[in-house]
Amino acid sequence: MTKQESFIQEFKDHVREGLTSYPKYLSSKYIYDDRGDELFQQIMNLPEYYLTNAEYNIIDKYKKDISSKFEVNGGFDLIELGAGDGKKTKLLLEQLHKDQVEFTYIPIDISKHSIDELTKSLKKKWPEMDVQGEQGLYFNVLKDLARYNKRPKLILVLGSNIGNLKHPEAIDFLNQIRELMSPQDSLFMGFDQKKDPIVIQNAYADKTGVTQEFNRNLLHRLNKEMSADFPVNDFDHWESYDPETGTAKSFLLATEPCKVHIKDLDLKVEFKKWETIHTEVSQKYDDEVVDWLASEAGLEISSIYEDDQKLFKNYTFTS
Ligand code: AVJ
Repeated sequence: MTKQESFIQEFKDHVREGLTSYPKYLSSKYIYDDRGDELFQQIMNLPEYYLTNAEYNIIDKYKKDISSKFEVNGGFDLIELGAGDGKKTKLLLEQLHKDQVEFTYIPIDISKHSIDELTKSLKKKWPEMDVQGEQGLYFNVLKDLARYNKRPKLILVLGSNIGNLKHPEAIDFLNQIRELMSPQDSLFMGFDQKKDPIVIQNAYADKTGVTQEFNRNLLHRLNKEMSADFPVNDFDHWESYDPETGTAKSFLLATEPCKVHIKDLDLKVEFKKWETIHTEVSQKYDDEVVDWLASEAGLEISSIYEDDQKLFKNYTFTS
């Protein structure tokens, strides 16, 4: 089986599992095809979606500090998991370039398109910068890198991507990273913070409905890729944030009863009026929870950075 074929098989198994369970669910990781990537880009430009600007502000404010920590002899490797368009990372790259720090930038992303575009724009801006983009799943690529690179590493995971994981999965994720870290390496990671629930609610249920389209993209994919017949407009986006646990959850909510046939799975699924499909978790954190996750994974917090509006934090960890 090729990589592509096993991904499709995994996707199909997941859909069967999730839509025959009670309550129904689907994973947000399947939102991201080309259309999903584009909708997420639009989300990052929404006034309500504060996360991107907050993290941009943090990196801008502390880039000198971060750069100076890595002025090591013999250079270092800057590895980014889920690089996307690299807008925030470019701030740090610019600083490292200015400070004449020796480094190789290794952006890793599941999207080949993102990696190609990012590499092209970096080559144009800084032709002499050593950029070695890799397409692939985080861990496969990361494992290869740990084998080949003996220089100190700074691993970046921006955007609070970890928030899509429930705590046990997040610990597992951190643990897998820790296993690839040497004592001189650091992990720099974004964690969106607990805050006024209204601010979070609005960030995930924007007025213009981009987030609704983003969420509905899952159903569009099933219609296209598995010959399903979801009446997509009869599923509304619903967001609920629980300030006690810090968990924001996205749902698709059936506003009419319907019967859906997913031909390629030979599966028929019924929805009652007001039945839900749980599609995404966007976990919010505080220092105590981050410290707990880190220690469960054998990591230690070494610095904490916060934006001016106190919405978001980046932490550095060592093993
Ligand atoms: C890409 C996981 C960071 O949860 O904030 C944005 C995805 N979902 N709006 C997030 C998302 C709805 C985003 N992450």
